[in-house]
Amino acid sequence: MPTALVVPTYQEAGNIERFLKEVRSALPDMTVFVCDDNSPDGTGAIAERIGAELGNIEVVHRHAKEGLGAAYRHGFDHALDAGFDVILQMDVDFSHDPSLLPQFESAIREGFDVAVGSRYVPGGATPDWPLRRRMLSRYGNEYARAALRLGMHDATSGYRGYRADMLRAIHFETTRSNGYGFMIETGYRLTAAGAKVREIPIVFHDRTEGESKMSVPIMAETMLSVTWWGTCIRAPRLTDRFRATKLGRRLWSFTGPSSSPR
Ligand SMILES: Nc1nc2c(ncn2[C@@H]2O[C@H](COP(=O)(O)OP(=O)(O)O)[C@@H](O)[C@H]2O)c(=O)[nH]1
Ligand SMILES: [Mg+2]
Repeated sequence: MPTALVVPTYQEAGNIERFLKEVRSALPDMTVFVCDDNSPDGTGAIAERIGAELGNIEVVHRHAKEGLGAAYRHGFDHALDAGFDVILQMDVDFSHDPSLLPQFESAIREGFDVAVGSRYVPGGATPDWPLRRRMLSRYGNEYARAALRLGMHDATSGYRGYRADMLRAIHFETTRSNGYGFMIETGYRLTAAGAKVREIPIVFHDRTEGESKMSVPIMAETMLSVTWWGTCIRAPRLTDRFRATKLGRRLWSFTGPSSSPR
């Protein structure tokens, strides 16, 4: 079974058409699942139109904006149900270069469980970012890597490829994060599952069309989850006891039992 690409979209009317055409020419046999959260700018309808023109594009229409993680959980479900054995994911805003898609696919075909696009390995870069943003992302990544002992240098990048069985093995459907914490949460489970990781250097460019959906609540969700999971690894007895308290129960329902190392 050939490869599938899962892409979440929200308000991407200015990008979706060119995106679908470019990914089609990068990997002509690939099926694309567009998971659109009922974007008011009509992204879903444009995707339907281009899909009818190009073929092999399925638009998963979701009822409302629920975040990146929810859209990925939905899209991965579709792609796995359809029987694809290589599943790729990326953003539609051209921050991720579609011409690198074949590298992600071949890494999985060569036997890696996951291919991770990385800004923080030799050859990777974030040339458009001011120093402050660069530091925030780099040290945020370092923090997550140290806290969770992650087996990858860029845990927040959404440019990835998976062997379908590995995606099933980490039970992505029980993850809870909705922002880019979803990438860290799956990254954490991949490391715990002993996944064989190939890091592919990527040069990340800022979008020129549309707006970023990154927000302070998303950053807060990520920092809180990483800190909690990291504490669970280091102090399981203490975190068990904390979990029995009222605050602990609330935090637990937010970050999720299945995200725990045990
Ligand atoms: N379906 C869906 N897609 C989303 C949502 N938030 C972001 N996206 C998509 O996820 C990708 C990355 O989002 P973006 O706003 O560019 O995040 P940034 O790169 O961190 O600034 C893009 O393709 C967005 O359209 C959401 O709530 N639902
Ligand atoms: Mg983006």
